[in-house]
Amino acid sequence: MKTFHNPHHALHQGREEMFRGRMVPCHEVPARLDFVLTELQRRPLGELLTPGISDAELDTAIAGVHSARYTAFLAGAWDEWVAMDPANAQRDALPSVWPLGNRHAFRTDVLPQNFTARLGLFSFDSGSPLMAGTWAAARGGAACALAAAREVLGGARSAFALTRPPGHHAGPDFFGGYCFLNNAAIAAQTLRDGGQQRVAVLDVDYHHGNGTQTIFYERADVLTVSIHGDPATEYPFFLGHADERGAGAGLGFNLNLPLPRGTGFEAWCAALDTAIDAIDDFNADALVVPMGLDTFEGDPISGFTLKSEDYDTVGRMIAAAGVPTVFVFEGGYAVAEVGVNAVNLLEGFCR
Ligand code: Q9C
Ligand code: ZN
Repeated sequence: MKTFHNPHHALHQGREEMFRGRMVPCHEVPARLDFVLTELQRRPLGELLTPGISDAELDTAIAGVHSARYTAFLAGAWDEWVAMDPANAQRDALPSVWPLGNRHAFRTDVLPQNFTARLGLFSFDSGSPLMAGTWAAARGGAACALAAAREVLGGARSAFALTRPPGHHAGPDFFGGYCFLNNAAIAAQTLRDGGQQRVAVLDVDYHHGNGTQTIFYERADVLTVSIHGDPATEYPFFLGHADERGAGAGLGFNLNLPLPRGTGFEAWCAALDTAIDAIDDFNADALVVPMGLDTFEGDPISGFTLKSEDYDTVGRMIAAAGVPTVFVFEGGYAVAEVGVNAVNLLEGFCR
């Protein structure tokens, strides 16, 4: 399996995030990716490459899943932040006010001139700091997703997009949950554009993939499946319930498998079996796996109890689905263990 890693990832390096009502050091740190890369050097699965995608190709791929006004905002956000106050050059930008667009209590069609207002319009939490290198790092990650999807379109059984910041919480026009561009959705749309008729997304991150679900919610050509902590108690709280099945043409093409905090490997595996059965029934031509390792027992912000050796089994079970697969790195905040856990899963897949 080839790995496409993001050489620009460390340009995104947040200082602090709002977490449970106070500012704490960011959980989503550059060392996460470094540990995975080091483990892939120790236990090689294939070539380690950087993407090699042109700016124009990348723009097209990003525009396939994100709105133009959102990407224009992200591209200019840092300069606007610094223009508000030159001292902001030494601070990360964090949202602080939101339009509650879902309740139709505020207008979201009129683009505010005020930067703080636009920062809120295009986000859903205050845990995702934005800084000078965020846009470049996020673009580098989208390029990894595009390159990995092309590798599978070229006939490879699998490929790995190793990037951060993660992507599965980012929607058509919003960031949050440490995510800015939805790398997994970009991979899925690239597979569709490359001629794969039915693409499935199997999200195994601890947190519901609200961004990916939203992007594909009304489509029947991309099946989205997510196994995650029950949003009744777990982030992102406002999406990810079992009764969200898709809408319009997409009705029946979204499957959420929420599990209670504290769930162990046996029950988690039963959910994975259910997920893989759905992907079988869908008759997927290609699969994208947003691969979060925050289901690990030692994860500092999550509540499942998977052990390092369990990830080998997870990889084998995904391989048994028999579908060409793009893996995309997502969460996993037990930093010292995330490399071993990620490579255990990928090695299990390759067995
Ligand atoms: N009170 C990913 O794993 N903060 N994002 C949780 C709980 C956000 C996780 C706050 C967690 C986002 C990609
Ligand atoms: Zn997560």
